[in-house]
Amino acid sequence: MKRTPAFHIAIGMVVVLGASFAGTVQRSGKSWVKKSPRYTCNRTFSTQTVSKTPAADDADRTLIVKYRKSATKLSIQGLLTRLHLREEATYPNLPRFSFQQVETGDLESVIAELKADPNVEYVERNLKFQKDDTQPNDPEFLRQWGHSNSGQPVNGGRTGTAGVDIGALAAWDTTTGSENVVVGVIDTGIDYNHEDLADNMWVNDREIPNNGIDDDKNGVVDDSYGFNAVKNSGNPMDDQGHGTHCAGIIGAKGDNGAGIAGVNWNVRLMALKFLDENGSGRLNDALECINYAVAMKKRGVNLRVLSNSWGGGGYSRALEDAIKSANDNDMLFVAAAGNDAGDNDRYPHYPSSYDVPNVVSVAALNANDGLASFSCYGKKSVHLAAPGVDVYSTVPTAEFGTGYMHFSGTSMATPYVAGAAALVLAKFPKLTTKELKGRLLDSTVPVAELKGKTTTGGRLNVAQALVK
Ligand SMILES: [Ca+2]
Ligand SMILES: [Ca+2]
Ligand SMILES: [Ca+2]
Repeated sequence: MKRTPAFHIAIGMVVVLGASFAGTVQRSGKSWVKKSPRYTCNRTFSTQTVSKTPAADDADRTLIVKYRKSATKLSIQGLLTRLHLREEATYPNLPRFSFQQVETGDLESVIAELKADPNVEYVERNLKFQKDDTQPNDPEFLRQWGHSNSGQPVNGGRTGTAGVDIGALAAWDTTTGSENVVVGVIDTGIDYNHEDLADNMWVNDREIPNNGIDDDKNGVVDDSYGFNAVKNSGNPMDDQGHGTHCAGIIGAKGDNGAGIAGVNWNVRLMALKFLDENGSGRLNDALECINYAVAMKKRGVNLRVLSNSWGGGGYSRALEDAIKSANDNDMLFVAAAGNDAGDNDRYPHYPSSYDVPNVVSVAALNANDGLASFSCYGKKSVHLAAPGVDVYSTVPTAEFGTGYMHFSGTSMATPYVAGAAALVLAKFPKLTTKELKGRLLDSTVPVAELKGKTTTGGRLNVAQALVK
């Protein structure tokens, strides 16, 4: 019997958290044990459609009028009176423009009369412009309050608070990601056949798939999409669901007319499976995943971010050293703060509490800027918060009978930060890991409830992280 500590995925379904999760955690000294959390599938989704703001506003009764040079003040005044126009503004530096309110009468008739008047050079309706946001066409995008929160209902329930999001729309004006950036998802695997993930999977181009041969001679046969440490195989298919959900947050294909949009519309996701079908895993397998990641990085794969939505098991010097190796190889190690609402400064939660420069510890925020009821925190040891309540993302379709579900947990907040890191790297590929972490932490938006609960006291804002 192996005596390595067991790790568990840091997820909790929002409804069952209070009841089952809080009671399953015991801390004793340095190490503590919690039961593997159970999923409760909440399939009561609300159906929502995206309504677009009309480009022309028929209710607008204002006009821009340009007068001819020959028009006199007196003749203009006569025209205004005759057509019941009220001059709202002129533009001193733009000669002979006037902004008019049409007070009575049929708007089209007034426009026709203005056009026919010898004082008028031309007349235009007051056009309506919109912020040039890059909104994707993914049909379920409106469910992704963490990306863009306009105060829409969350998971069919209470409304969110407008602006409580990571600023994805503004970020996407700068970049929607890059296929040159690779993110490793250390988890239960990824459904690499998923309609919204397949295009963004990392592919080992030195391995011929399914020929039973270790073509790239890295010790793993047919490792096309990553590595499965549980079965020591090259097939990291997700048999649990958690890893696929995290992967979708980082990089579900955006603007493809299907499902959702990841923080990155384009990215490459490497599946590093060490959690089994129950969501539990062993230290030796976690080490194997990090070892595989470091090997790929050394080989030239641009693997810059590792997303770690798991925890427990207590302190391990070996795991700390492995994370240091990831740091030495320029990989950010984003980790979930944990779901037992504890103070990580007092009771460290590993791996998020390892004091290694590349570690970013992530708390979970709800759609109203509140620290999630289950989220761990730590003034000195948790860095920032990200959306982690009722997060809609991908799940293995064959297993769940649907391709998308809402999950809650610091598990969901973590890939938000990992995804943001990848998006920043798409724009600034030469950033060091230290600079990347600094950029993510320095750009957070202050949140009252996070003050004293995280080092930054802030919410992830990827738009700000991309500035300059
Ligand atoms: Ca191989
Ligand atoms: Ca092969
Ligand atoms: Ca999509």
